[in-house]
Amino acid sequence: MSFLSGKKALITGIASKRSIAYGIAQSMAREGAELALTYQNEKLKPRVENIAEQLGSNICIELDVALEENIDDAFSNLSSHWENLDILIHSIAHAPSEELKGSYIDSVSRDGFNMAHEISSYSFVALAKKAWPMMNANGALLTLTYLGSVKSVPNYNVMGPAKASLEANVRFLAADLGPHSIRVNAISAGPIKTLAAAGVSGMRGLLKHVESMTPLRRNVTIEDVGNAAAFLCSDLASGITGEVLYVDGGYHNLGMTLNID
Ligand code: 0WD
Repeated sequence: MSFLSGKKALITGIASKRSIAYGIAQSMAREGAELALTYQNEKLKPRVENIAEQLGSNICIELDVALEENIDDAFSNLSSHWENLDILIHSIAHAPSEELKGSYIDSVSRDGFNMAHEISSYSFVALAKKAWPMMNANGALLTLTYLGSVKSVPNYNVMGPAKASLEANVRFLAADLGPHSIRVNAISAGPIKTLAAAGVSGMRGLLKHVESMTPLRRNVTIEDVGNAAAFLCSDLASGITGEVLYVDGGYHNLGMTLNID
């Protein structure tokens, strides 16, 4: 079964082998996709180049979404390798770590709010603007979100409104790009121990809580998310757009959790 054969996927957001984007890249490579990977800065370059090599890709492109000209350069670089594109994975988020602890009302600031929204939400639109003119019919854009977009979660703070904005982007982009046969979706992943997650205070406790309460009684893995991403970006999901698919072991469906085991 290779349901992504012949598809070209640009994957952002690999910072380490724990990154969700690495799980997505592995699943997509396994399903036959050709990959191009991006790295945020020179420091991450060798690590991402190693991962690319391991996954059979020789396209590694610098991309810092905070800089508009860097986005332009990344796409001109990409078009020197590929004339067209089928899949874009946006797996990028950032907020000042001092705002990811304590109460929301005390920790949030104008600058932190703007930064969280710019890097974690606007960047998806910025990449979509550049990607879609290169995209083949039946193309797919996918981003990563979290439950904090729709429910309050301790310490997630300013990332909550940023993810809510990101999910609204998914709906608006899906409406715009649907007539061009391009689908736009999000995966809302359960908590996973990655570099970005380590920035959220109390992550260890959150992981333990979810593991004991979630219907599947385990935390999800980057493989779980990678496989769902491969499906959502493939023609198997041809009727799905504007959707947020939860890959969280069923946690978001719980109305109340009691430790009854
Ligand atoms: O529990 C989790 N880990 C969850 C993560 C649950 C649900 C959703 N997510 C989301 C995150 O919010 C993010 O959108 O998944 C996405 C990927 O996050 P990740 O895989 O958990 O984290 P990580 O491995 O750290 O990758 C995110 C990367 C950055 O890493 P660091 O930790 O160095 O900030 O996003 C990249 C960067 O490499 N990134 C950027 N890339 C380009 N330009 C930028 C930027 N300005 N800022 C951050």
